[in-house]
Amino acid sequence: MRPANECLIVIDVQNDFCPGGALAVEGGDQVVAPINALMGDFPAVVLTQDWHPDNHASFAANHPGRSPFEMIELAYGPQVLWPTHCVQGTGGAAFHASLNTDRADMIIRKGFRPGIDSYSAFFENDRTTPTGLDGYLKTRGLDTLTLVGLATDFCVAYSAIDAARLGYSVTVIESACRAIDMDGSLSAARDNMEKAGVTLA
Ligand code: VGL
Ligand code: ZN
Repeated sequence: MRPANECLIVIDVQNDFCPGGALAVEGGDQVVAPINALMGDFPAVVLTQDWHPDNHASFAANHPGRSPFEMIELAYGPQVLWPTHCVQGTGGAAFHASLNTDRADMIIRKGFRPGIDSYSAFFENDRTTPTGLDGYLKTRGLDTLTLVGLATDFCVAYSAIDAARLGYSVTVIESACRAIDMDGSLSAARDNMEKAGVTLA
């Protein structure tokens, strides 16, 4: 078991990001077995869950004439338009059936405000609205984080970079992550994580 200040953060291992899902990440389901195995080593485990209302501003379907994977400008800046995914209460928003959710001390939901997306587990895409996770980790004395899950180049990378900026020691285990990888987003995310001081393992 790792020391008491260490936490495993499992990002968005949900059906819609796995093969057959609405925003499927290639090999997304392959992260489940290594993540379940890692849980046994950590004294604390947090899961995140992408959790959108069906009128969410990140869905291309809510912008007539626009298509998934186009960019638009929202009040807080540029935003990728996604296929409708992880709608609250649907099977697509549920965790992968084989993910061991019993080990989770905390499940943090994000992206539930209709007008703002949330890739990071710490801040929404305006970079200022907090999710509350920082307070949870700090009040439990968890200062050393290992991140795994989906997708490497969006929610995992944004979470890792925010965590490093907030002063956590952060490692991403890439073999327990999979990427969307659109327009070079994976190599950009890896560069940005390294610049932010995140360890890529
Ligand atoms: C994610 C795009 C939209 C992710 C969530 O979990 O990486 N990506 N919503
Ligand atoms: Zn989403």
